[in-house]
Amino acid sequence: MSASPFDPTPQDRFSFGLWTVGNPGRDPFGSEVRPRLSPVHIVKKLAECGAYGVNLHDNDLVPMGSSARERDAIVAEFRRALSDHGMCVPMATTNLFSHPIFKDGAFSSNDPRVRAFALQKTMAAIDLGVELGARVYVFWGGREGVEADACRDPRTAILRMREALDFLCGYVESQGYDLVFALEAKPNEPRGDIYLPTTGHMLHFISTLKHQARVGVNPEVAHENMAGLSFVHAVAQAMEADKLFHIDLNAQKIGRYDQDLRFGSEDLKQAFLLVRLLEGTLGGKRYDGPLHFDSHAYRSEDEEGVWDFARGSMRTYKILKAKAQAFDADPEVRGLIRERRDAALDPLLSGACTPQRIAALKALQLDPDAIAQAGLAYEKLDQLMMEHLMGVRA
Ligand code: GCO
Ligand code: MN
Ligand code: MN
Repeated sequence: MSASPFDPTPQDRFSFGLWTVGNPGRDPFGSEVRPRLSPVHIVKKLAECGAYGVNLHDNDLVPMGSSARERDAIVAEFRRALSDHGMCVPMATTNLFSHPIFKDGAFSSNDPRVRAFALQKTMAAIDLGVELGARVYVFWGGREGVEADACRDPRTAILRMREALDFLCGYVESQGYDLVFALEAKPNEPRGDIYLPTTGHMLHFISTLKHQARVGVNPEVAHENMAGLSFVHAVAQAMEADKLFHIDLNAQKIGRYDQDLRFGSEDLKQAFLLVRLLEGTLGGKRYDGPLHFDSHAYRSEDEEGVWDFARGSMRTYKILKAKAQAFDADPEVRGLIRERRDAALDPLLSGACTPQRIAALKALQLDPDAIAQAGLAYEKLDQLMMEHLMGVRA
């Protein structure tokens, strides 16, 4: 039995990356503030905290340049830790940004040797992910961007990324892997501008791919916020298109660098609306994939602070879920958001564009001034939401 209903359990599907809880606190102005944690230790501690999964970049586990024997030994030890602690690897990805070869991108680079190396590295990382049981493979084009924009036609960059993804989908199919791809957008950082900067851009890009069904998105709270956009709307569009394959939860102040803060620690209202959407408490389909926290502890923390950060992220999600359920079950709220039904008008507003519909719509007598008179009580609705959030209404 959990001590608190908000304590995380494996059924909640919470996951963290080796690079998130393992983040030693280095930033552009200062070095590490915490010792590096081994992957095996991270697995044990995450299991103790109540997470169900751990995600990784190829080189978070297997350092670049390891021999085949070293790789196999590392992977075997890690798999033992996973099974000892009942943990899984829901998602894997490739580091296509740390090594200097990627200083001008990977799949979009002007140098065919770089593009070939990126494909080679990604195929090996896909093999590793599948070996560890991953079902989702994330692509974050960290350095697929520019400062000196004159270096290439941006259309060429998009074309090259399409060619890479078409090839890698083909690779997954040729190997018979049960794996989907999730594309993660970010507007800038570490590059001045990154191609395909938002989830919306990604969704359109996916519609141009050969193997569309295998490819969805991995939106991140911080990234959509950096672009000044509504994260909730980005996720909603992805869900509506059946393309939400994974999600990166964290928090971010608008107009800042990519802060990757603890989920819910900034803009609680958006965090609430996000959980409400993911959990489907308003109705509609729920998201049932992994709930991944792509964030890290403040630089002020020691290792204990890292686990406080991890537990806090998961607790906040569960508290917001309970709040969303209570909000959508509140009769006053339901009364305020009830859809107006109109037996005569509703059939005219959906379905095929028939001559009858065209004629009926053209013939309608509507009084815009009268319709516009009624207030919508959204002040009341928003305040009710705030009172649920502030805990004065259960
Ligand atoms: C970032 C990104 C990364 C990716 C990760 C998985 O801004 O650094 O969010 O953390 O999510 O590389 O692809
Ligand atoms: Mn990020
Ligand atoms: Mn991310």
